[in-house]
Amino acid sequence: MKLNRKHLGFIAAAVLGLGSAGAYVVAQSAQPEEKVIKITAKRFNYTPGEVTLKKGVPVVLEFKTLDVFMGFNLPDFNVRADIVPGKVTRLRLVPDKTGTFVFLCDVFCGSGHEEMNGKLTVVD
Ligand SMILES: [Cu+2]
Repeated sequence: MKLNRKHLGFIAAAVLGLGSAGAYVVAQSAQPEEKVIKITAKRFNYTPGEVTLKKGVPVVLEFKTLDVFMGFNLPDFNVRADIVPGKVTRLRLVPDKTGTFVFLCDVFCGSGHEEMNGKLTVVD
């Protein structure tokens, strides 16, 4: 097989790919994994109902529902997610302000839907 420009480009990309994979491993070991916070939705509440985070520290919120389709909405941070039966939904969040904020279900899930909410506290 004759190597043409296209092949050389591919080989260069493969070498670069290996290089960055190596760098990725180093970065991973130098930095702690993002904290995962599991939140379970069930008509008509979230468990835990109160979550405390640190400002500027990224976390992954991991949602599941024990019964019906739910939502998670955190209006003060402009984020929301669907919580789908049988699935795990992940939402990355880096809180950029301190205070106490309300999160709520924004998918109608039954008679207690309007009261389905929780509290997020972000500290320095
Ligand atoms: Cu709801």
